[in-house]
Amino acid sequence: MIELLQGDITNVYADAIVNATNTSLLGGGDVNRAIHRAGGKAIVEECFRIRREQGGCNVGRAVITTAGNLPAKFVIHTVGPYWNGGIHGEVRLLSSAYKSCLTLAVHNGVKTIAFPNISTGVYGFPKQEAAEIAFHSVSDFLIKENDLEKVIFVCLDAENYNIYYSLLKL
Ligand code: AR6
Repeated sequence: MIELLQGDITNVYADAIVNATNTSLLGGGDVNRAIHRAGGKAIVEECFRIRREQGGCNVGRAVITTAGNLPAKFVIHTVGPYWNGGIHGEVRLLSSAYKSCLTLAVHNGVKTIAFPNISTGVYGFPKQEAAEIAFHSVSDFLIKENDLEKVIFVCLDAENYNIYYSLLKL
């Protein structure tokens, strides 16, 4: 049910890959830029449509678009919390981001979903704590929901990969 990969999420064959974006849905950032570059303009055009319809995406929530030229069918865009010392609801909001993505995935018939390490780049969330939140949020969801077949954690950098490797006791 849970897999770990080291590499570029834009190369992952899954029904949906998750993008770590910001509330405008038009941010910069590493994974966001990689997904838009590889996926093409169909993705950003849908992001613009969502902005027109609902103004963007709140922190801890998620929206879904086409995956354009990517191997995946969908991109689920979520907004993780910016790390601000951990006393502004960051833990709850990061967990909510993971669970919002999983809920949206199930509602769209997604069976396999790949996550980057949300909030651990530009947003500065401590990697160890973020990994623990990711793992427990996904595990809690999978215990209650049996429509998903696989959740893949995709780590671009070795530090995150090693943290998840230890956490998953591989
Ligand atoms: N594949 C997998 N993981 C990646 C890739 C990739 N191609 N590229 C980067 N990562 P970040 P955030 C990892 O900064 O911290 C933007 O401005 C990266 O190593 O992309 O949630 C947005 O618009 C890191 O571990 O997202 C927002 O404003 C993780 O993805 C803000 O940054 C997340 O890093 C979001 O910040």
